[in-house]
Amino acid sequence: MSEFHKKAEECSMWTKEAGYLIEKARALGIPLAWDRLEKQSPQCNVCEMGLSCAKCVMGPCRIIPGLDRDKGVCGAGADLTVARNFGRFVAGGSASHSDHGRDLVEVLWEIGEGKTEAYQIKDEEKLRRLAEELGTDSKGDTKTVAKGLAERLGADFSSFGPGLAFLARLPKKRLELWDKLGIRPRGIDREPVEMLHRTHMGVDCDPVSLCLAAARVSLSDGWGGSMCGTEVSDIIFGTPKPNKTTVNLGVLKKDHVNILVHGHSPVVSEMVLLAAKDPSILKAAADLGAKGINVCGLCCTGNELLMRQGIPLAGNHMMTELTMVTGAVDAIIADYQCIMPALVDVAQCFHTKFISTSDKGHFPGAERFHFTPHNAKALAEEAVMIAVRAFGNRDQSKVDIPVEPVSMLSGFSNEAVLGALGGTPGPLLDAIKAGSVRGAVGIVGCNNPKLRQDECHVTLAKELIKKDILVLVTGCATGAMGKAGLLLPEAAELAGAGLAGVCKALGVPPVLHVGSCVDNSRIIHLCAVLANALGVDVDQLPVAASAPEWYSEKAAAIGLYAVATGITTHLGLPPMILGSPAITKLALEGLNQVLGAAFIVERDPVKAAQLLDKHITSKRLALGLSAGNGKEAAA
Ligand code: MSK
Repeated sequence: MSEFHKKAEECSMWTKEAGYLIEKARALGIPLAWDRLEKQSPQCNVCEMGLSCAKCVMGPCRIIPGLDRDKGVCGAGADLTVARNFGRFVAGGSASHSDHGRDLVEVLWEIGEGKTEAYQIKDEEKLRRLAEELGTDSKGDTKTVAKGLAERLGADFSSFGPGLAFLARLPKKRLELWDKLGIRPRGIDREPVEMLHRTHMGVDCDPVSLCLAAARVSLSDGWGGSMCGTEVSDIIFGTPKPNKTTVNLGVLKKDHVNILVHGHSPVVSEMVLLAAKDPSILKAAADLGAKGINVCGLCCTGNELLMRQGIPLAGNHMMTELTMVTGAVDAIIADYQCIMPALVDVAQCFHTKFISTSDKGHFPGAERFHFTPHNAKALAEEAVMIAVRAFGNRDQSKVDIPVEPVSMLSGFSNEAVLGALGGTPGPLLDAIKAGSVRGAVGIVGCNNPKLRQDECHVTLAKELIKKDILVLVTGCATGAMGKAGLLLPEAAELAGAGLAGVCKALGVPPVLHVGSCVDNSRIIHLCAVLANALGVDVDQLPVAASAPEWYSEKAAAIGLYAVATGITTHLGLPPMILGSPAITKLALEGLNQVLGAAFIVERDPVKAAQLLDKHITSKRLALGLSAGNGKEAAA
């Protein structure tokens, strides 16, 4: 065993292979996120509490009540400052998801208009089903149906549309509650824009009003922009079905051209995948000695391709820099969101080409392409050729792939899950009623260098499945679960007897991969389907959500739309609201009275599992069900 390996085994903040590559990067003098975090530490406590304000040039202000600085120059105190900051944080996340969703709707419209040949409709049945659901022409020719649906969804982005189309999926009681609270989202673009307005100095000065407005912003994401992203991606690129694939750095191949697609949108990456199969490009690769072209994923672009095409996942958020340290990555082709600018610097330390593809995502130092539905095919071929030429410059003696790939199952769209159960939620509800599946938790989101890499995800999932709680996973949690072997049917051995029995009967894992960040919309949609079938509101279901290692604005938006939908949500780290005891109390307790769900903040994943279990037990008992999992005596 090398010195690197020994050190990696000793370290506790990251996985074994990450530790190995971190040491290698340090030896090469390449700084990574953990090094930059160390240099930034200690981080500003006032900012961490949400008490700093840089929204105008009378400031910046720091609100420090104990030091006689209890108001900013404008007069905003701690509660208002925290609420303004949180509102903008959520607006940033919602806008990101929703703008991604818009990109898909625009591609659908281009298909309908006959303006693109690169993109086609892969799931015509879903196109027509959705058109029928939303009341647009579902019987005409494919292009007419596509255009009609795109225009209906496009209207949801405006202020003057008929109202968000997907809200009709919710139980009536939930919509009535939102109307009572004034948080029914009106337009996907309108809500984040209004939040920027409200939080300008001298507009909304009521912290509670701002928090409710933040909830409305998040709902425009979950039931609007994200849901558009998921549903339209399925129509264009195919609705996921269970597929077997692999995960971990070991998916990189020493004798292949390795291309990593990174970011969130399938619009570019699906074209890259096609280009990588082009015979003339494959020949160019072979001429340089490559055995083939290996396209793998990072983060949520990776999740999109993993779900629909079974493309292997090289890593999640905190593995992105490290992939290049293997020396085996010939190109990273990136679209937008969660792409550290540092990746360009790391790429320059190797032969790796970094290619940006979105007009919204500029990365100085990168090769810059501007993909549109009109030039996508040609640009994808050009980008793949850049990777092929980079392979020609690769120094194979420096290639160092420290692990083997791990098998996993992916592709559990709602259609696939319900399809496997005979097309209705009945069998799942029966299993919940019988207590073999006591409930479900969606574990979502990112990694954060402040936490032990992947550990919170994996420990939480293991604890939950032990308690017969089904886990659904999205985003960067997927890489963690996959590497730990939890996305294989064999992981049923780790589950409680009830859940294990169900998984074995169906041949599925106790942790189901349901997609990328925007695909959390699949989870809230499934909850609505279950609630409607039971004739209850979502907050009565024995379900919860968790973001144990979250970092991004988008994760805050996801957490808030889950809570506003009625799903209690655990966070491994608190949002930057602790500077306001009143808002903290509202988030952790008060929301229960208003929305029937609230946040739980707990860093320790074992304790978090206990809290989520307690929550699920209480929901089961309130529905008149047994506590399950041998808890009857305690209940
Ligand atoms: S990529 S938002 S680190 S899940 Fe969706 Fe991963 Fe979180 Fe980005």
